[in-house]
Amino acid sequence: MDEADKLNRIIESRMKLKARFEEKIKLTPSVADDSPKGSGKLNRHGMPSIPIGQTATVKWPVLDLGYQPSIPLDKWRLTIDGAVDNPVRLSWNDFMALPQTKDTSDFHCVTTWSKLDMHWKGVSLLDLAALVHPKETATHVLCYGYDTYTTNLSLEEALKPDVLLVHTFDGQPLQIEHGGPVRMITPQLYAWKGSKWIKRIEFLTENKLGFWEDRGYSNTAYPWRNDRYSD
Ligand SMILES: Nc1nc2c(c(=O)[nH]1)N[C@H]1C(S)=C(S)[C@@H](COP(=O)(O)O)O[C@H]1N2
Ligand SMILES: [Mo]
Repeated sequence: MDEADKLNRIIESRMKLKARFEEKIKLTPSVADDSPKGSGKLNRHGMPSIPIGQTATVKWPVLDLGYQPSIPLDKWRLTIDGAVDNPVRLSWNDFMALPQTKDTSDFHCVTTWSKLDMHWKGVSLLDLAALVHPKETATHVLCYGYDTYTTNLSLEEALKPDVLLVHTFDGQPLQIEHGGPVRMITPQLYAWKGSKWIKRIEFLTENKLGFWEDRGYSNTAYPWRNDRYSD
């Protein structure tokens, strides 16, 4: 199969996945809530740009587990497996050959800072899912970082078009301290749902808690519901 065929397949599969999750995505709180909590002008989903309890920052703080793994590009791999028909292990070149998406989105950290209008470039999780073909029974993903971090997401959150695996911020390679060479971003959920230094995405047929979710943070993490901790 040549490169053009490969890309066409991904695009076709992306459309099918989109159709499969469209209704569920429309019902998620960061799109559907009719009285979202927050302030400021409305974002593209009709939510106030500053969620309740958040303050806008210009600086970009760093949060990690006390260890920042350094992964040379020739050693970097991304494994996508679990409840999928076509598991893959991508090299850097494989990853960069996938359709590239540019987006501007906001970043809401549960420690109460929000950084707005961040310029990203990367590969959408939707396109990565289109590559591996999640099984009909798949409902969640668990993402793994090179630093042993994990975090879980439902597929209706993970397959939103603004959920990206980014390698570029503001036109520059993503800094190691912020999760470079590649991290995930989840603009419609608190930022801990986006694994820095991402190395594996496992599709699951049932929910499984990640590192912070297991330690009292919310499973769902909806910023406009102040949904920070599990009950
Ligand atoms: N692999 C990994 N990903 C992670 C974390 C981490 O410690 N390890 N911290 C999370 C938290 S709590 C937040 S708020 C964001 C912080 O991203 P930043 O350091 O680029 O601001 O990354 C999230 N992803
Ligand atoms: Mo965080």
